[in-house]
Amino acid sequence: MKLYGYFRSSAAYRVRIALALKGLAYEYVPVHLVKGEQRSESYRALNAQQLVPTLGDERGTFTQSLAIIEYLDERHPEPPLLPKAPEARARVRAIALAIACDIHPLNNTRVLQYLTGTLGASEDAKNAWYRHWIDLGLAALEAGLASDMATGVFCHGDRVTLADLCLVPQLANARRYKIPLEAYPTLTRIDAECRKLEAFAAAAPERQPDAA
Ligand SMILES: N[C@@H](CCC(=O)N[C@@H](CS)C(=O)NCC(=O)O)C(=O)O
Repeated sequence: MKLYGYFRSSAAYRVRIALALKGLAYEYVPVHLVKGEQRSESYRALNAQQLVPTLGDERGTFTQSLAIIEYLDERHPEPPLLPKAPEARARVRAIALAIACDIHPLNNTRVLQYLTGTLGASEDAKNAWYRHWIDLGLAALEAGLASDMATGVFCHGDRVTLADLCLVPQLANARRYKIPLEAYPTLTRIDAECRKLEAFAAAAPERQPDAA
């Protein structure tokens, strides 16, 4: 199995956690996003969106971190990353999607580059944009998780799920941009619990071979 990723990519980080939790060996192929390697002809042949991660194995080439994680979960069910009950699966997916669809894409490298490059936004304006979307998204997640009895040690109960795989990389990104996180005690508590686990620690950006 090959994982094409970048140490700072939070989407690739989600997949690295899944692989580590499931104890799956893989070859890590760094794609340097700042140098623009995602736009090379060879990488475009693997991922037409020119985004990381991409996972390749004997069955094919897979893109989109959440689709990759569910693929891995279906092929290697232990430990499961989704609960069994349909209503619980819907809740876990909703948390994951709130991060992966509604927070992360607005703050992606290419979006920030478009703001400062094509639209001529200043660094301050870019940082205000970043902070605005992060705060809006995290505040909603905090309110939802803090008020729901289904929240446990982790986002859903006391077992790690897909939701935690999205939360931890998103908070790592927020910290990189020096976003204050005091207003999100439930999120930071869950994040700290997750990061005690070796699978999360091993998947962290600073532990990757391409870490600057
Ligand atoms: N929805 C995609 C998002 C992938 C994505 O946005 N990846 C970012 C890194 S976290 C990327 O490759 N950015 C390259 C760029 O912006 O040019 C997924 O979950 O896999």
